[in-house]
Amino acid sequence: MKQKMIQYLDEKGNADEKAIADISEEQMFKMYRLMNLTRLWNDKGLSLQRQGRLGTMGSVRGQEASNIGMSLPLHNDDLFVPAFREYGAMFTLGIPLKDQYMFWGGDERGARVPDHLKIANVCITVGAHLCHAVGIAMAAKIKGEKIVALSSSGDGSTSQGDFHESLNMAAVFKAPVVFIIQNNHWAISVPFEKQTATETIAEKAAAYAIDGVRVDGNDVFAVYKTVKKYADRARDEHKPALIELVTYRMGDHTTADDATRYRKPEMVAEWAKKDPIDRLRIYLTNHHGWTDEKEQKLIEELTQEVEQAVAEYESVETADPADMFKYMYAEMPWHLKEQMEEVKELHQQGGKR
Ligand SMILES: Cc1ncc(C[n+]2csc(CCOP(=O)(O)OP(=O)(O)O)c2C)c(N)n1
Ligand SMILES: [Mg+2]
Repeated sequence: MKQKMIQYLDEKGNADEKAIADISEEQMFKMYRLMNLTRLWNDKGLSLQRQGRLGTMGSVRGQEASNIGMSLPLHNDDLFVPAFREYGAMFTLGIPLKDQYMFWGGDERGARVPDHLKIANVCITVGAHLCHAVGIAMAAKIKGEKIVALSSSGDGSTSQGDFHESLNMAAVFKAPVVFIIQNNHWAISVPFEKQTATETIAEKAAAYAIDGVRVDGNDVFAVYKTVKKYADRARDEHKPALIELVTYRMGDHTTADDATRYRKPEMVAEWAKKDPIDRLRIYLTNHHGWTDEKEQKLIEELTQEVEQAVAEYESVETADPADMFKYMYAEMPWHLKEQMEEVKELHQQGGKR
């Protein structure tokens, strides 16, 4: 089945002015700022990992338009249900930069979402959180709350049973949920062609009788407008939808991966021409007075912000190792108590037996 791809800002920075007339200049600069912040945070994180200052991390380079465009339309009461490659969306919604460094640095406290934010925990289990999103949406509907639950996951998640069960249940029970699939063409080393025999992910929506749309995921305007349209509709009419964002994972799956083992540099070079930040910069330069000086100032400011987050991350007091025993049971069983005491003792001796 052929599915048209929605695009308002092309690779060369030309925009469909009529289609984007309701996006203000202020909003465009905000998008540009957040996309750059995400990239700088990401690149710094990868470099910290190489220096042994972070555990592991998956690169979001290339997916900044998808991340920012999907999160900006959310209202304060909506629920965002992410996978693990949504840093940009999380920062847009208010997660502190240092928290995600803590998380990928192996400090669980970085996974805690501040109370005032409606964001579910990062979900590493591929596809599992789509079920949570449906549950959240159904609960809100039953309580009469006018919200949307917005989940984001990768192309790989569409091969999980959870994906199909979630779409089916959302459709049958008319849950106010929008499923975003960031189709970055890879699930670790599995290419999109091996993931599914359908030409697109969007067309899978037909099997559940919900709307499915395909969007250029490197075009922040198209992502923003489409997600806004379907999020508004889910809130108002309890209609779920599936949105495929067509993008590309420019980096390795994580720092534990080496993508040169399974994909050709020419493929990556092709996608570099579709870079989401470059095309927005060209557009803003040609139509909204963006200049090299403004660019330099912005990058300096954002670099400062990222460096500040690194300093905060590295000055957080080390977690108490006994913490890892504390949160599974209401009452700790005897064998965990024993282990905890042993760990405490070891810790006091500086980790030596
Ligand atoms: C249920 C489950 N199976 C396998 C894994 C190991 N794993 C982690 S990420 C990943 C690939 C995910 O690909 P995709 O959904 O396309 O997301 P992307 O990494 O491209 O953002 C796999 C198989 C896992 N975390 N969970
Ligand atoms: Mg993927």
